[in-house]
Amino acid sequence: MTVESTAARKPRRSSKRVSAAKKPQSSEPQLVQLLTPEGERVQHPDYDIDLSAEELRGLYRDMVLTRRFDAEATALQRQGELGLWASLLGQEAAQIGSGRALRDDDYVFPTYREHGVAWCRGVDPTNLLGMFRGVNHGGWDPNSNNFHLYTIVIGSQTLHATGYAMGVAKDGSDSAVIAYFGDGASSQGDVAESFTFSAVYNAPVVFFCQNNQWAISEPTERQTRVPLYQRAQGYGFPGVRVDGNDVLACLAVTRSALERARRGEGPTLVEAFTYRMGAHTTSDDPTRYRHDEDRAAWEAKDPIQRLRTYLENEGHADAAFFAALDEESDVLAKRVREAVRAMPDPDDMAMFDHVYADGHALVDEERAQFAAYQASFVEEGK
Ligand SMILES: Cc1ncc(C[n+]2csc(CCOP(=O)(O)OP(=O)(O)O)c2C)c(N)n1
Ligand SMILES: [Mg+2]
Repeated sequence: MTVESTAARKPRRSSKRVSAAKKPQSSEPQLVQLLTPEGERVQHPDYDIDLSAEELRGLYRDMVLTRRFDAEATALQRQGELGLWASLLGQEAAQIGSGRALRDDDYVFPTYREHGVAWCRGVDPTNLLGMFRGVNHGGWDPNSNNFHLYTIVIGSQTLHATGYAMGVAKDGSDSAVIAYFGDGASSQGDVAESFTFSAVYNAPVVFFCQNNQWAISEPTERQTRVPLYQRAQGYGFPGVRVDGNDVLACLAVTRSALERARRGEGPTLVEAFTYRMGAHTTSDDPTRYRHDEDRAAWEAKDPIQRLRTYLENEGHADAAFFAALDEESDVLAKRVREAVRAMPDPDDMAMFDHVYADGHALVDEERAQFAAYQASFVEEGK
């Protein structure tokens, strides 16, 4: 059970019962890291990456524009233009790093928070907002960008990804598939089933878990007694924990997992260790269940700031670059605002379309009932 709307005022770290329980058996694992929170470039024996200054600036631009888009969407919800928004604040590196590791022909199965991955796939950000405004059920054609529709049913997309990956392998293609999910989703049966199936069928899929430490109000220690990436071992495939706030490490680790999938060596679990800096959604109030100091500690590990420090220290970007990006962010924000306000209201009856390809008696009955209900609002004399 979650406390999105019913929690007591006082924040709790986690219940006494949880903190008194045994700590995880294994010691805290090392994160794969290539860029420290201080913006220092470090080497890792298993993961290397060599990016040009232009590529580094590209990753920075992706993260900045994604954050700006996300902030604009949050503001639009507060202004009543969207019904709900699920912010990705803090998770930009995990999403841009993994998203930029993909090839165009790879296929992505996201949750509802993957705005940065959508950006990397070339989905117009304004299309992400229709569902949150309540004017459509999706907003983009999944096959145009190999980016599936957002999935709200927690963990279910890992099954879709596994089935799709098994199909890709049968077709003899060397594309790979990536499934995004959260720490909370890792407790779902669907995720366990997709781990089993993908392992025994050697499916070319990467399971990319953004461990943002929270599943609404439930902390990760309520999901697992071992670090999440270690779960993979029990299914017979590798798991790796990467610094989810380090865009370079996320890129390198995801690229390596995708290459492994392409070689026919099966799935990999990537646990991107990060933090949900905002609320679960705009309907949630995290001050009811978590402490400000945790957030402050993660703020010091900000994914955008560390890359900026690195770019500046190395002389890879100058003041003109940052100023131009600020301007580009403003243009994007304005375009998003205008596009949302211009979205037409849907036809009331459209929600009954496309439920079944060939129609269904029950849907027909519900359509007729709803039409009668709508008609009951017609004022007399009009
Ligand atoms: C099957 C299912 N159960 C419950 C929910 C309600 N729900 C929505 S988001 C969420 C928490 C998910 O947490 P996590 O997987 O960590 O992803 P995050 O939101 O942190 O990105 C829950 C329980 C749902 N959408 N689907
Ligand atoms: Mg989570």
